[in-house]
Amino acid sequence: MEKYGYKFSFGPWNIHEGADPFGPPVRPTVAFGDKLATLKELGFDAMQFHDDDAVPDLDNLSAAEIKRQAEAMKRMLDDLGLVAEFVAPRLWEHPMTIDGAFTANDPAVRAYALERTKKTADIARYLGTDLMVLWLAREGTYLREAKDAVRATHQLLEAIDALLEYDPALRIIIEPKPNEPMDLAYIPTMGHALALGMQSRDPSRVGALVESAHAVLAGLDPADEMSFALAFGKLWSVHLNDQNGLKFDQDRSFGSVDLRRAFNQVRVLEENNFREVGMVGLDVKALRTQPAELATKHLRNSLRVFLRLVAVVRSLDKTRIDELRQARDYEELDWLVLDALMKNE
Ligand code: GLO
Ligand code: MG
Repeated sequence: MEKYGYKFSFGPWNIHEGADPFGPPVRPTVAFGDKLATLKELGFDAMQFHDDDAVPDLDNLSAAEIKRQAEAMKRMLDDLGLVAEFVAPRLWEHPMTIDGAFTANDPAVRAYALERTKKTADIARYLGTDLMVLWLAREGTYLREAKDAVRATHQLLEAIDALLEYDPALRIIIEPKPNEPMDLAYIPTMGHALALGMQSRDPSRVGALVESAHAVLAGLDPADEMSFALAFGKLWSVHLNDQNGLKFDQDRSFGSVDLRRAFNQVRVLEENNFREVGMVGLDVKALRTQPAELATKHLRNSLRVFLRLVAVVRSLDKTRIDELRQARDYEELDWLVLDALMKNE
C-alpha cells in the first residue's frame, strides 16, 4: 500500500461493542491482541492508548506492577513491529472524577487526578513514547455556577506544569472538545488549547491535537483549526473522523459525511508537511448496526479515503490555483476542486 510517507494509528476503543446511551452493547468485546492484529493487517503503524488500555486497573496496582505490565505490552508491540503513538489518562470514568478531575472542587479529587496522570506518564515512558494526550473530558460544567471558571483555568495550567516538571522528557498534546460529556467544556477549541500551552512552564513541550468532529461540534472548520496550530508548529497529532452536524459526537468514518471538508484537512496536512511531525490518528467508530465480523471497515475506509485524498491533493495544478486566486475567480477554483474530487482513478 502506498502511504505517501505518512504513519497511521487508531485506538483500541475504535473497535467497540456499539453501546450507546439508549442501548446495550450489540457486539462482543474483541480481545486486545486481536485488535492489534487487525491494526497490523489493515496497514496501520501505531496504537493509541489510554493508560488503562495498556495497564488495566492501574489504580489498584503498585508502581512495580504497572512497570511490569507496561513493559509486557511494549514487547507485544515490538513483536509485531508496531509502536505506541501516545498514552492518555482516562480521567472520566472513576467515581471520584464525576465532576471533573483537575478542576474538581474537591482537593482530594484533584490530588487523585494528578497522581493518576503521573502514572500515565510512566506508562508512556515504558511504552517508548514521549507523548501524552489530554482530552479534558469532565473539565467543564453542566451548570455554569457550579465552578469558578477562572480558577479552573489556573488549575488546568497547574496540572500541566506539574506533569512537565514530573517528567522532563514528556510532551503534552491537548485535545480540545466543546461539549459531551459536559454541557460546556473549559477547553473547547484550538485557540484555548494553545493559549494554555503557551502559558505553561515549558511551552515547547505542549502542543495540540485536532479531532475533526470536535471542531465541527464547536461550529468550526477542522482544516482551519489544524491550520491555526500548524502556523505555530503545534499540531502534533490529529483525530480524523466525521460528524453529521451539531449532534452527539458521532466519530463517523473520515470523509463519510463531507468529503470536501475531509479534502481540506488532508490538503493543509500535506501543504504543511505534517507527516514530518506527527502521525495520522483516527478516532472513528463503526455504525451501531454493523455486524460484529464486519466492524472494522470504518477503519479501512477512513485510511483509504485519506490516501485517496492525498493523491487528489498532489494532482492539483498549483500554478493554476495561484492564477485563479489572483483573478479572484473562486467559482473556477471551486470547479477545479469539485472536478478533482469527482474524477475516477
Ligand atoms: C472523545 C475523545 C476521545 C479521546 C481519547 C484520547 O470524544 O475524542 O476519544 O480522543 O480518549 O484521549
Ligand atoms: Mg479523539
